[in-house]
Amino acid sequence: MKDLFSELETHEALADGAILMHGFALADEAAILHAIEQVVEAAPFRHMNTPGGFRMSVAMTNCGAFGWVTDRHGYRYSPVDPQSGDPWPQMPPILQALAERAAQEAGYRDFSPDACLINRYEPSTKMSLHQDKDEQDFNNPIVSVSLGLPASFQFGGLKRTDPVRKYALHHGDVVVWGGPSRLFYHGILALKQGQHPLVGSLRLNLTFRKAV
Ligand code: MD3
Ligand code: FE
Repeated sequence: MKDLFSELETHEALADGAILMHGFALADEAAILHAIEQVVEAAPFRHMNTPGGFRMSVAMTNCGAFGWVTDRHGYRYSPVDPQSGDPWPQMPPILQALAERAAQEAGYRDFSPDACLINRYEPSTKMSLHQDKDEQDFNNPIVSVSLGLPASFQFGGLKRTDPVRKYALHHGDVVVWGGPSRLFYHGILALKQGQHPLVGSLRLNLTFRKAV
């Protein structure tokens, strides 16, 4: 027996290469939320604009050597926060370790993220169906951590028109997206209102990536 929590966790395959680890981040919830607060003090949440000129309803920030940004010029990873001109805050070691531990459990022994995008959802915030393809090497997985209010997650296939399935993502859930699922279309339906005892009326999502 490893520990009590691993006995209680259940891992669910959502698709070939996509593994949902229910509650994987629960044991570290307080430390994770504290780490996010530290990042947000240095790099506040902001609403970015798409290349088409639309304001995203999701508020975002980043930590790590690179951060995902979007503006009139396109989607890309940047070593500096365009709002401050400073490098993004360092990735807190507790977050880096969580992502690496999750990836290892899913079979990725050498995943070392250099970017962590932090998304903040308020009630009615959504994220339209999209692919994550701004990273250099799609052999690296993406690790996502969901915190706060639950979300309805849409998961399709390699084509935008492929049928989508819906899954609930709950506080503490961690998903490793690798293999064929790495380029599958996905999105988040409008967040329903509610109250989470630790996070309040919000959902936070961390995605750990190897950008470069
Ligand atoms: C499937 N975030 O930041 S996490 C994103 O909840 C993003 O904030 C959503 O999609 C969120 O790009 C979804 C689940 C997720 C993240 C990355 C994936 C699913 C993925 C990459 C490939 C396939
Ligand atoms: Fe995505």
